[in-house]
Amino acid sequence: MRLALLAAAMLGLTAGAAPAQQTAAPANVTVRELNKGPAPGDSFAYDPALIRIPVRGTVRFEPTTAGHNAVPIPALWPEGAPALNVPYNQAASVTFERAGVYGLQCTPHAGLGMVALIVVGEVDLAPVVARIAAIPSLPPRARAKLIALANGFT
Ligand SMILES: [Cu+2]
Repeated sequence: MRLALLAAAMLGLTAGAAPAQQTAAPANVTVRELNKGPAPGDSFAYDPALIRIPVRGTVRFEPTTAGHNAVPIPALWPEGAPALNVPYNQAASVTFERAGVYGLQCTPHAGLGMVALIVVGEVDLAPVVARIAAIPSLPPRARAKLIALANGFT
């Protein structure tokens, strides 16, 4: 069983590998838009790229470096949730009223992996990994990053 889980994790196909967090998610998270992300190999990135907030939590976007925006990944956006549009080079605060998993991308840099996952409320991320893998339009680096995020890796 352990080997099977390890093999699945290596394939990036399973969720739940992250250690359990005992602390409640902060209600407000600031996300920086960066030309060079904190992880090895990152180029353009949101930091953090995996954001957990409770329902009615707020994410503040900071244009730490210029040239970035944040818009939904349409196939990874809760049905009926309002769209989001963080303009280029502007700070913005967005409050999320509905539980779910929200995929974000930077329009010019999604192909370079500048994507983020906002997890609002208590959500099981295991089925999200399969959903991400099945989105046909995702650039490979965006897909790989989103699957890593859904597996709890930041
Ligand atoms: Cu960007």
